[in-house]
Amino acid sequence: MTKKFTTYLKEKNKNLEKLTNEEIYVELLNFVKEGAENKKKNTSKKKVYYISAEFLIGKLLSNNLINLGVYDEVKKELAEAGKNISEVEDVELEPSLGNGGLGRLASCFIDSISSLGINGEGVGLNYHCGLFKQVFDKNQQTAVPNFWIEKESWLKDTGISYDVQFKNFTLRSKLKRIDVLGYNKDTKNYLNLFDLESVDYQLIENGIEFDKLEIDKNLTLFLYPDDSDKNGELLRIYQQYFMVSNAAQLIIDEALEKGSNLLDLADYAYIQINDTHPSMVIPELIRLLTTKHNISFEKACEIIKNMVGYTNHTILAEALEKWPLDYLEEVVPQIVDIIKQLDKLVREQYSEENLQIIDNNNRVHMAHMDIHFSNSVNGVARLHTDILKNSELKHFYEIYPEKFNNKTNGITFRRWLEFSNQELAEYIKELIGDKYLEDATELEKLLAYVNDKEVHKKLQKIKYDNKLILKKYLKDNKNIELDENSIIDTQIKRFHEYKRQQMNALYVINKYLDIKNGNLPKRKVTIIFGGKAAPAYTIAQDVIHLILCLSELINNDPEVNKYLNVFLVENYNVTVAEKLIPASDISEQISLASKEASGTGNMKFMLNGALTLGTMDGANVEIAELAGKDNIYIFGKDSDHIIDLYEKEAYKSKEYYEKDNIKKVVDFIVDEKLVALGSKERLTRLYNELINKDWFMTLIDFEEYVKTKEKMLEDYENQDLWYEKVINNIAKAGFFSSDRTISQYDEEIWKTK
Ligand code: 26Q
Repeated sequence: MTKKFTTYLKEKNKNLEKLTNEEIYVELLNFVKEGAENKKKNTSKKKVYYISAEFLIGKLLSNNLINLGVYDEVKKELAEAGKNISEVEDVELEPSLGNGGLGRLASCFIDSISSLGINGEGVGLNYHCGLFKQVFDKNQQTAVPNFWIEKESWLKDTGISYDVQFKNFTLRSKLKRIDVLGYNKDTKNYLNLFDLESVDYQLIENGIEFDKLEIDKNLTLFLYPDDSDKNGELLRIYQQYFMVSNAAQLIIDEALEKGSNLLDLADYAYIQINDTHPSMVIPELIRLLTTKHNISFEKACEIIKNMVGYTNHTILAEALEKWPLDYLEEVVPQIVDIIKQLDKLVREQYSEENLQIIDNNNRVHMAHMDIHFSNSVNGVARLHTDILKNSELKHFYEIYPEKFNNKTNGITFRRWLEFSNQELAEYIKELIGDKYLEDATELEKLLAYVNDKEVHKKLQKIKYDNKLILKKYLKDNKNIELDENSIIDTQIKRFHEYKRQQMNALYVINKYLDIKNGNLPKRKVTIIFGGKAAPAYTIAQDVIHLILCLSELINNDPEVNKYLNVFLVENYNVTVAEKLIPASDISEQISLASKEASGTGNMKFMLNGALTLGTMDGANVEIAELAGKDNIYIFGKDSDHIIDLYEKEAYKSKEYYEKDNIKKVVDFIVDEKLVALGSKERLTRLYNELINKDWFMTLIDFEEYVKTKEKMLEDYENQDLWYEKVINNIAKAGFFSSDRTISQYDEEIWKTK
């Protein structure tokens, strides 16, 4: 981009000094859009379509300025006019199109696809209220709609529109687009978001409740509408089919336009299915090829098989979608026949029940359909892929070993270092130059400074400065008073039992009881949580409740709050993560081994100079291997042990509970001091759950967890030793750049070049 922002304003007869932050935001938005217009659309022959129910893209202004290469200059121009770029950033509302790791991964991926000059686009839905906004009331989570679409936004109308036919009616889509600018590239791609003109906010009442039957008014209202009843499940099918039917029509149109005869569609398009949510794209494409383009069923299956890849993000049974055939019949009868034919093809070849698409209860296993009718099945970290091959999908691996492959997740360093930790990024450039921006493994050059005490001091100063930035943010936005001199220990992710926020909460109780007993820590610790729980997930809501009650108890107790603070940051999102991660010392990655497919927060913390406290799960395994075992704090039972316990049904939480130390900690959940601050029903339910069931084995690792965290706090006292470890982590984080991940997808699966 050649033009300066002030020149752009001058041409419009505007004076930066006189504009409000809101006006500057709108001007910058249009300035970036003009810059984006000057980039050519990537038009190479073969395009990858990354279809995903979620894109957790975060605010776009600064990211786009960075990718256009003008961030520093604009920041300076604003400063010269007495304006602060971070106050302008505050004006933008964060898009609410995603929920967690899978959606954030999709966003890092489209950034890397553009930055590597690959022809590839995201395809999803434009949810008007997206994922709910979390509001705390009486120490409990409540959900309200998150209206994020503003008059001036990154969304562009395209004029592209398709009919999507359902059983009883047809809906006409509108395609909206957001430009995806690569870093330092003269080409761009799109994020395609399909929407409906007829969406109606009036349907919403009482939090995030709405009439689930008015499909033309509600289809793109919310991401993951409550599916605890049949109408909710049907609505999810409507959403998924709407997403993939539009995607399939777009893919065919674009291929035809480039000269495809559709028999050669695989030379023009590759579809990456992000978890099973877009799986219906397989029967939908077959339907379109056979009914609209005169291709035989056999031929259509063969074409599809060579142009689809499926990414698995979980081994949790409840997240693997199995739609009842009669639900599909009620919504989209036109693909039911096709699914039955696909099922028949499988049955002709394989007799084992666990390989079938339609099971004995007439449920369609979406993942099974994906595996049979694709040419690639990948997990998202080495351990996860190994578990897929050796246990969860073993029977599929035996028949299709060539399809299985690993693509360890990654993150974009443009957002998660360049933007969110500007002081660290500057310092790294001072030490090793800026080549790491294009080749992240260049960070290894930092190893030369592992024992350099000056570097330790500087990194310490940067961490402290980031704590101050966080302190201001939390005070201004979240009503939280952070102590910048404390150790910051952070666990930010969706609330789920397998992620074991409840184990961290038990640590908090243990520490509280210790302090009450006069066992005083050397240095204050601030334990920060952030995350939302699905509204229908009762136990996760109970864990949030426990943490909020603990927070109230501890932060208001003068005997304790000198040594310990506990906060649960309301409405955790990408913007909050960008502030929390650079300021954290300890990164909590404590899932029950085997359950966290990868994790990507773990990578962000590592890159930002926090040390990991984690189990041997997901990508932690690779972090440990790269950083070295002396530079990470690992505890707990490994995945083989846990998988074995599940198989033998041998875990009994009571046996752990009975141990003296654990008993007094768990019992505190229902102590009258806590009950006085909250709901006896919630706390008692959680207490009973932990001692009688504890499906995700909180208690099995608790003692080791406490011991390891204590060791970490002790090690923190030797700051030179601590920062040696920090440098080792940053230096080895290059592997986790999503540029590396995407190069592997492209070279091994998509083959767009
Ligand atoms: C399924 C059925 C019905 C309703 C909802 C769902 C559903 C919704 C969201 C299932 C899964 C998700 C999201 C999963 C997710 O975010 N997985 C995370 O993906 C990351 C990127 O690969 C990994 O790093 C995380 O380990 C994984 O938990």
